[in-house]
Amino acid sequence: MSLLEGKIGLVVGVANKRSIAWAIAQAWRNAGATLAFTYQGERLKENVEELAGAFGPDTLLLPCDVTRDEEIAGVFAAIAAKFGKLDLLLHSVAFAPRDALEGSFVNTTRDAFRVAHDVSAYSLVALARGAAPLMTGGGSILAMTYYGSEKVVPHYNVMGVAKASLEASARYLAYDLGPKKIRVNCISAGPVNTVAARGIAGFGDMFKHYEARSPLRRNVLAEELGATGTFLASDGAAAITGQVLYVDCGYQIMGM
Ligand code: 0WE
Repeated sequence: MSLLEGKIGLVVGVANKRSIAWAIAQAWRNAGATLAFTYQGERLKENVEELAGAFGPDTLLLPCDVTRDEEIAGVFAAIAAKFGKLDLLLHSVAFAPRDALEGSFVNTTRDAFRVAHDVSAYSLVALARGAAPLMTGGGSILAMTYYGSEKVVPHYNVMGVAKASLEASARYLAYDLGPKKIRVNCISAGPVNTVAARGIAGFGDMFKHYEARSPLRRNVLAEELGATGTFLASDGAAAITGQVLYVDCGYQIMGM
């Protein structure tokens, strides 16, 4: 099956082999896409190099700190030069200072609020603006989000507020870019045991909670996020834009 044959995709947010971005990148690759990856800083360069290296010589690897406009510009200049177009963009980036995820939301500092929104939400707007001129045949933009954007998940705090901003940004981008046949959607994933999540206090309990309470009585697998990512990137989703798709074993429908 080659749902994405001939498509060029940009993947932002691979840190290691457990990253959700890596699961979606593998699914896109297996569906026939050619990919470019960004890495955040020299610390993660080797990881991404090693992972993306398996994808062969047509794979592009570019530095990108999403808080730096000049690095974002550099990414799209390199994609324009190598491929001349772009079809797919994955945004799988989030950060809030650790303190902000441990204490009470009411104590969120101005700086933690700013950083969380800059890295986790504004970056989608900046990346979409850079991508759009290259998406000459239409495109699919995907962003990862989480239920803490709409209901209170204790300790998710300012990340929940930033994810609400990300989801609203996806809707406004969907409106702006719709006339160019560029779709913008979010995947709201249930908890996944990534390196970013593992350090969070109580993550193990949350995993067990989803297992006990979700209709499917289990947690989502990274491969399942890959499959949904491939669907949303494909022509099967040609009429879907501005949406948040819950890939959470049904957890979001529950009232109690
Ligand atoms: O979006 C996320 C987490 C993203 C994240 C993770 C970290 C850990 C290290 C953002 N910033 C940081 N900053 C760090 O210093 N998730 C959906 C996973 C997650 O994080 C939680 C969760 C869930 C679920 C934090 C508290 C409560 C639930």
